[in-house]
Amino acid sequence: NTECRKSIIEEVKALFSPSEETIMEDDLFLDNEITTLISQPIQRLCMIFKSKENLGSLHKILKTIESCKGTILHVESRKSQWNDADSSDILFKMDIPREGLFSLLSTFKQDNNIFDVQVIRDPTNVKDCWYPKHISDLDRCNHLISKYEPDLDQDHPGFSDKQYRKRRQMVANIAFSYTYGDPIPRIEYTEDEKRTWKAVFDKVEDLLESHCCKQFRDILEILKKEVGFCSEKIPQLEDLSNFLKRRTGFSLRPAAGLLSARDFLASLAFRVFQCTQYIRHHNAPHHSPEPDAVHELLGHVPMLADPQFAQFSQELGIASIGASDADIEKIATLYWFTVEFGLCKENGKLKAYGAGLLSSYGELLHALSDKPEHKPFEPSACAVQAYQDQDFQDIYFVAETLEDCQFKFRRWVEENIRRPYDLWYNPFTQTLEVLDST
Ligand code: HBI
Ligand code: NLE
Ligand code: FE
Repeated sequence: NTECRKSIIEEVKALFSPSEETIMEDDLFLDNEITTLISQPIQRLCMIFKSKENLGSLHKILKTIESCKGTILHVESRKSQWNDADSSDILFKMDIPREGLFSLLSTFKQDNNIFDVQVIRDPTNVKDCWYPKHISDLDRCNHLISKYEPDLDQDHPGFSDKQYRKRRQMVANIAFSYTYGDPIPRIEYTEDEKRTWKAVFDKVEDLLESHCCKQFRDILEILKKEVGFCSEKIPQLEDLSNFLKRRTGFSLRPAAGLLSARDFLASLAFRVFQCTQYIRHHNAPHHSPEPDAVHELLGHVPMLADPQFAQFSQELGIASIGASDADIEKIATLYWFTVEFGLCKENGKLKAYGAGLLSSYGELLHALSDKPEHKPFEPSACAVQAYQDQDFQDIYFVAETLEDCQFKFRRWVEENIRRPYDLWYNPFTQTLEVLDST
């Protein structure tokens, strides 16, 4: 069985896609595996026909597909180079939409038993691109974006600080060697790093009542009581991950730096937050354009401990799974103006709920001042709003309440994100499952 699998895939690969290693053995569906297609979000399939005749068999294939009212998306043919030299087999590759497959196959098997038919996934279809199915698949969702790094960017405050750069490498290595299920290694933070944490923590605490939303204030209290959150020591990812698991089922995993939006958002679908573990450079505590542990632990963690906000975060993640690049861009922009830089109203006053504000007292003051523009949160406008990630924002979106923000986002997803399948997260198996009506 595996031998036959191998040889079919080898041949298809050699004849139809010689340059790319796109077709894998998993892409082949043998007769007894066809039914497993029902539970997979595959949109486009190839039927591979092998025949001794040339035009005659193409004619028969087309006739049969026509009689089933099937659709053909693409056709190619090749002369087989396999087996014995005198074999004159012809291979036809017909790309078809998945909906028509079952009736086509049974017709071919019944009426036209002269063909050898194989079914494979069409690996060239972007809609069928890989996405994480189980929470452990997040081990493969760690593609870094090189942007504003101390090693590459001359404007980074750590650029000319050799020691800082070495430290960053060491911390990044923890994330590189991490796999799902490992406890997150603890870091012994330096005095320098602790001072930076304290500088941010104390300042944010001063601004707590006047500038930060109620959810953040309430959970900060709980964090102080339950895990000893304070300005004197930097909390460990592992401890906060365990705290979050109990509160909302969110967990943390270490990330080496800024991840691609696709990978970062995908992890949210599993209630996993990818967290950097290094500390920003001590020369710029008030604001860091790149994420760091101060931002993740002080800005994000308290909000992720709020049940409603956790749900909203997961919905952002689920919306991103299998989305086109253009849609990912929109969802990432919505994430930016809500989870990172969102403002909301509280008794008629503006408050911050975005983590990028809650971990940056420089921008927290700026956001609630009258310098930037404040717009009511409207997903369709927000999703296409241009932004930059190097300095303070000059526009912020204000939600009526966080629930309102979530409802509006949900509605926007339903109306705007076209995906060939619906997904739900099964928390018992920690798996994304496809809801299919066919
Ligand atoms: N990567 N490590 C990490 N942390 C983030 O907060 C983060 C990210 N990648 C992208 C991102 N945030 C967002 O700005 C959106 O692009 C999703
Ligand atoms: N500007 C934020 C801070 O200084 O904490 C980090 C934002 C990361 C996207
Ligand atoms: Fe962030």
